[in-house]
Amino acid sequence: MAEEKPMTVVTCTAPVNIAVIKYWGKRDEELILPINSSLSVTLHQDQLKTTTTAAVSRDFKEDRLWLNGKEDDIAHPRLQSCLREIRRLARKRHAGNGSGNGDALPLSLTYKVHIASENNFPTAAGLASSAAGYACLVYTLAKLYGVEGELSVVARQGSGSACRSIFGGFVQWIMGERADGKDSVAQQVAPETHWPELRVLILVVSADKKSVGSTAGMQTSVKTSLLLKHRAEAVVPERMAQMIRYIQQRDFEAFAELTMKDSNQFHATCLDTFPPIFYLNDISKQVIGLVHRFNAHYGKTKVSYTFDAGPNAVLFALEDTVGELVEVVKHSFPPDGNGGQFLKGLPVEGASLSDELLTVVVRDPAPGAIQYLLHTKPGPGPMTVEDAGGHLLGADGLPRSSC
Ligand code: 2P0
Repeated sequence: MAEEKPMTVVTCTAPVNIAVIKYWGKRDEELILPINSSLSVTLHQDQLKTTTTAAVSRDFKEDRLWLNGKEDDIAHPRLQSCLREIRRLARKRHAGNGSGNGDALPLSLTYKVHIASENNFPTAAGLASSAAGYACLVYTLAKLYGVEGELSVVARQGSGSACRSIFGGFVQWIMGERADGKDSVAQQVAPETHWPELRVLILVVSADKKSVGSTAGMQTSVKTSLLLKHRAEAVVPERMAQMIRYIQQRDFEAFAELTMKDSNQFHATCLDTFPPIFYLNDISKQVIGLVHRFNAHYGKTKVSYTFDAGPNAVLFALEDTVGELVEVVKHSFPPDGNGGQFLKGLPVEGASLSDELLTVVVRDPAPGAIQYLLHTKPGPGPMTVEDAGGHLLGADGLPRSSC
């Protein structure tokens, strides 16, 4: 019998995604099954990603988890769902190999697991970290245990939006109909290379106190909002078909307009929830005004906004508009002079603004209201890190960067 390696270790990365047709509301809390389909753009991992290392060893005494260098509770029910499901698929695969006739399980399945995960962006910035986090966890465990197949179904059970981060580019989450959730899967609509000119500008709004979490928020919305019910039944199905078509045709104006309308309807369902939920703040509303004035000035839709369960704005524009857009944002929300980089991510070509554009678009500047801008673009799905230097766990199975 071949000698068992002392430790098997795998490291992978996974992206954040931003929905342009929003998911809000579950029909099954346990399996995380949604009341409507949704569609998102996967953002590039050069700017936003989660990295996860998972290791198994006969020397490990218990399953353990570290998040951003600090030990965390591995007993979290959703994390346990993902771990249990991957181990179940690994056992099933082993049995299906024909090697299951009385053979012992592969040792890796009897060993305890150590998991370390970190983000390359501040969790406090309110950027969707649970989607990248659970997608990365599931993808990494699947590689570790040699599981293939429908990983979006497993990631979905960690966090709904995580199933869309299993793919790059443009991704739909088909709601499905079955009670067991087997048909509630994510699928790529187009790869990230499909629309090379598309750019994303994230406006990180300065610290705001934490509002209602998504899981609790959507529960109240499902119970109380008739608008949400109408949206799920009568609005989203047609919008999904339209959005897929606009992406396939790279029709920016149509894509951008529908993105804004769907964000607005999602926030309308939040206001229709009882008691109401407010995710947009005054700065978000100023950004909405700015985008509409910018588009009105040009007489066409050159920029769109979308907002999730928080005040940060995510803007879409084509490459040739970004320089001007950044200038307009800088004039509207002059950076605080307290150091730190205001524009992060992909480089932006400088643009000079006409006085007319400035006068029409910039209104009531709010200094310091935006912490920073992050310039990114659509990007690929989860990846394995081949370089052993990239592991977050050392040879002893403990985090490399000290806690
Ligand atoms: C989305 N959001 O489609 C929507 C738009 C926020 C607004 O998915 O309970 O963290 O883990 O399934 O996925 C946020 O909800 O909620 C979300 P759970 P999740 O991206």
